[in-house]
Amino acid sequence: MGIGTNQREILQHFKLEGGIADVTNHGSGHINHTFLVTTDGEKRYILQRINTDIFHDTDGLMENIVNVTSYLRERIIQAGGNPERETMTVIPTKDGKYYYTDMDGSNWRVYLLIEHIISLDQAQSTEEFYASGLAFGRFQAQLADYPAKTLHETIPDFHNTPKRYQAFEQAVAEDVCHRAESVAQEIAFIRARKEEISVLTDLLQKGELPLRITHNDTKLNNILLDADTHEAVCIVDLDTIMPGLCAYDFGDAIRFGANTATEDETDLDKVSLSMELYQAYAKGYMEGCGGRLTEKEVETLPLGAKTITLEQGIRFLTDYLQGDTYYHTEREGQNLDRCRTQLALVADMERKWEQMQL
Ligand code: ADP
Ligand code: GN1
Ligand code: MG
Repeated sequence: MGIGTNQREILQHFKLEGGIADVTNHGSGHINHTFLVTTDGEKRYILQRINTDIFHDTDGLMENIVNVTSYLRERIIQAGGNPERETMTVIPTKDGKYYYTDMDGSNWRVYLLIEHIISLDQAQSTEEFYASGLAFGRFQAQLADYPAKTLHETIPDFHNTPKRYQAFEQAVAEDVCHRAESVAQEIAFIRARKEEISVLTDLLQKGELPLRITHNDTKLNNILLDADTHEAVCIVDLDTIMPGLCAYDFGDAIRFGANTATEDETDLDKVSLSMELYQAYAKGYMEGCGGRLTEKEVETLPLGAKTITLEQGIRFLTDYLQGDTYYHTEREGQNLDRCRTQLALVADMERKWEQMQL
């Protein structure tokens, strides 16, 4: 989508300070369309077109975000922190709503831009990865008493790996783009692990693992780090806050941040699990959770890493088979490359399985 009068017109509907100076594409998220808005005043903003093909209930989605950030804001103030920096601030429209629907039916929202931060697609040091683990652990601890029943399920069965597997098998059977034959190896790799994918959901069903309020999309670029100290400042991308397992949040952070390669690396020799980063994150996460994790939860964190990495491989391959309709892509075959890095990482986790136990 080009940037121009459309975005400027949309911004007129929000309560912004200052006139719009510039609007540019921003970030490397795969789902929403994100813009950075510069004004002639002091504040800068994030404008996002919400991906309504994926999030069907914008009211419920925004209600979750407004309620959770309000809840966090109070706790940040109590702790003497800066709520405009440590949580997201939703900027309302001039008529007091939390998003604006344009003439095409697209839904837009605005956040205050958190300044002087970095958002990384790859970990640069164990210290900053430890800091992000600590922050995601604390985030979960902060939300431990949040009324879970008030949360809307923005994407049903988001980390239900057996359901993701079923959707994958259906995409293989339908093969709408005639791509299945060319990815026979990847399909076989996934099928060979079919038994393992339901272990966590079974434990949840049996009541052996507690349902928590989880972020569900804990990749490193969804946490903002201070540009100088590289300490964690704020967790963003709150679209998928829902009840879930700790193993999901731990696992998703590991599959993205403890990979020695980027998510779409084409040279699979570069893909591996950094045990140093893995251990650093695990230490930070468990400390951040503040002793709340049960023994079983700690025991299943490594399985969370493996399951979520496999699930992500399944999700990327499903999208590739279906014609790349879910994740934003910039080049042909990118979802397949992404799938391959995930599967290579699963294979490396299998090699390092003993070392991964916590
Ligand atoms: P997506 O769902 O597409 O991943 P995100 O909400 O994660 O969209 O936003 C994309 C990127 O924009 C984030 O990874 C982060 O780097 C940046 N970002 C989002 N919100 C803010 C904010 N309030 N302040 C600064 N940067 C932000
Ligand atoms: C998407 O929105 P973003 O880019 O932070 C996806 C995650 C995947 C991730 C893979 C709502 O995250 O579930 O793990 O891509 N978000 C949604 O990089 O599907
Ligand atoms: Mg994101």
